[in-house]
Amino acid sequence: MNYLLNLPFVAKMAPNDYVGFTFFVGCMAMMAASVFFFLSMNNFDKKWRTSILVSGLITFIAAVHYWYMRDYWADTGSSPTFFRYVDWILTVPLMCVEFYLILKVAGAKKSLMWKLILLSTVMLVTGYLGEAVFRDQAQIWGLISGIAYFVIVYEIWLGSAKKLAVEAGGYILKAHKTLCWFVLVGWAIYPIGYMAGTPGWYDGIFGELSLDVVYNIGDAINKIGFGLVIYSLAVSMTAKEKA
Ligand SMILES: *C/C=C(C)/C=C/C=C(C)/C=C/C1=C(C)CCCC1(C)C
Repeated sequence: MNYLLNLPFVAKMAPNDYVGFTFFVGCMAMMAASVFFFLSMNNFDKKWRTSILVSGLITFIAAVHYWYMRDYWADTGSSPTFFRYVDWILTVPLMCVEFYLILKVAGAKKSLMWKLILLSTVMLVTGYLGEAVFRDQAQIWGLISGIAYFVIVYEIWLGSAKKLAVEAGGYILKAHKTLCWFVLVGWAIYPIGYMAGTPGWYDGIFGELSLDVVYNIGDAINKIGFGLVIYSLAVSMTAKEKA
């Protein structure tokens, strides 16, 4: 009927289509978060605006990709792996930039930012190779990706980023700690999705889960959560400076 009337085709969504549902809700949540971050920028002093802008860019880039992924899933019923990784390769480095931006007050150098960006790129490129290109070697690519992930965790929890956060102290240290927890716990959701969606020794453990549902939950928690940590840091620092 749609075809005969030449109307745009809108796919139906089955009530038990959790993947489709989480793509849809994820898209809306990312859009709402972006509007929130962008509109709140003017409440803050110039030095916080870049951080809030980056928070908004992260959720905005995700919103656009979720729009496409939602469509792709509705049309094909398969995982939009390509769009997923394009989203991540843009947004995860921006999350690394957030670490750098809040530690800049304590003298963080650009090299810290580039180190984190490089590690996150290795983590994502190897993950993509395992998930999309060399699926029968998913375990080994996942392992390499996991090592890069652990180096990031080390760097922010115990390495030079940690030292800078301690030097800065106060609200900065608190925000840094919270972001560290996001990376340790929130980012650990992703390897679970990967194991659910690729073949390996872990088949019997995570095989029942849907890779896309797990990734979608991870994205909502991490992208919006990260942004809110930065937002509340800016609120606290602004209040402190006024007092
Ligand atoms: C907004 C998107 C975020 C925060 C994406 C984060 C993605 C990861 C931390 C992915 C990690 C992976 C591993 C540690 C091993 C298996 C392959 C990946 C890429 C899923």
